[in-house]
Amino acid sequence: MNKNLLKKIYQIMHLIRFSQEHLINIYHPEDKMKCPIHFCKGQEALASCLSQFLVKDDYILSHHRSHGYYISKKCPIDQMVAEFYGKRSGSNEGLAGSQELSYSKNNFYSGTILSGMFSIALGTAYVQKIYNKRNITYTVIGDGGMEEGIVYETLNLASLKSLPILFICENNRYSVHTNINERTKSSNFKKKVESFDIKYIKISEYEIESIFKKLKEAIQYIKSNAKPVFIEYDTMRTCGHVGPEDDDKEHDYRKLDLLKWKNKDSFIDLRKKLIRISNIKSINLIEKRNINIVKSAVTKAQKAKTLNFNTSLKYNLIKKFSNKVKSFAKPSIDFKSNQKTTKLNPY
Ligand SMILES: Cc1ncc(C[n+]2csc(CCOP(=O)(O)OP(=O)(O)O)c2C)c(N)n1
Ligand SMILES: [Mg+2]
Repeated sequence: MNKNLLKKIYQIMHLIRFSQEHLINIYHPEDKMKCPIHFCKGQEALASCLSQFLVKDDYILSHHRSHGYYISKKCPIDQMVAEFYGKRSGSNEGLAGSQELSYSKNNFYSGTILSGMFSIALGTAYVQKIYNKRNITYTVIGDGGMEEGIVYETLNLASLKSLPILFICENNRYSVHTNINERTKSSNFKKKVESFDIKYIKISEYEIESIFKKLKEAIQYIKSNAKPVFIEYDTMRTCGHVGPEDDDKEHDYRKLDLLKWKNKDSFIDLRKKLIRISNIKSINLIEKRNINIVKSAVTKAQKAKTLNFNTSLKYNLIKKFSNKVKSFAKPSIDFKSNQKTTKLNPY
């Protein structure tokens, strides 16, 4: 792969990694981001490679661990961070938070109902097909999402209707803190997917070149055959399930897996490679720009205004709410990270 392409991928990958690390670091003790956040540290590689193939009219419909895909779809960092701070300048006016992070201008949506977005991909892809668009719908779930029945209804229809969908399953082996082997007897996704007559591609490599090559193969297949493809991507998140807290010390649920992945960090591997084939100065420049983008987004978000409560009611379609809701709307509401009730439990 040529040096410039690797650098472009690295720019996105570093932006994802740094934004995750920075937000994890500042969440406490500042305590101004009031939403639970599923960070994607460790899982940046596939989204970074994907960024090189995406065009505006493609759709991405992501699961809850969505930040990498939001960034790969070139959605603005300012609006992502403002969304986490619950500000009106956020991509969803501060009402969605991380769980439902979306940016409709770039056809990027995410949702917290496990595998719900997988099924919505049928609709966007069907529209792409009937209007003869050359675009693709990309949709992402985790390995836990494969245990939802709707996945199989979705695969069935996508295959039957020959829809231009790239299904991505980021297999990090855990659903919250439960290992895949404790959840299912049949973790052979290949068998399941191929039973619907859908092409299955496994990415178990961590080197960017291999990931890029397989992704390219998948996208070319969808374009030439007008049929869906399913990618199972082996990966590992190196942060807690839901942040900012690290849950490894407390729950000690995956020591061996973390150890196994320690030397398979695609980000570190690509950085080392780029330093070898390019020069450290140009890498530092990319990193410096990204750091400025993220830090300036945080500063802007901190200063931004929250959505006016009455304005927010336009989204309340049932036109009813309890008085408690009103108290949440006060920007001054206190949030102490050492309070037991403010420490997030896994869900
Ligand atoms: C229908 C539904 N059931 C349960 C949950 C709670 N939940 C949120 S994330 C999660 C774990 C998902 O694991 P996985 O799909 O592997 O994604 P990962 O968090 O590992 O990226 C669960 C069970 C939910 N959001 N939706
Ligand atoms: Mg998982």
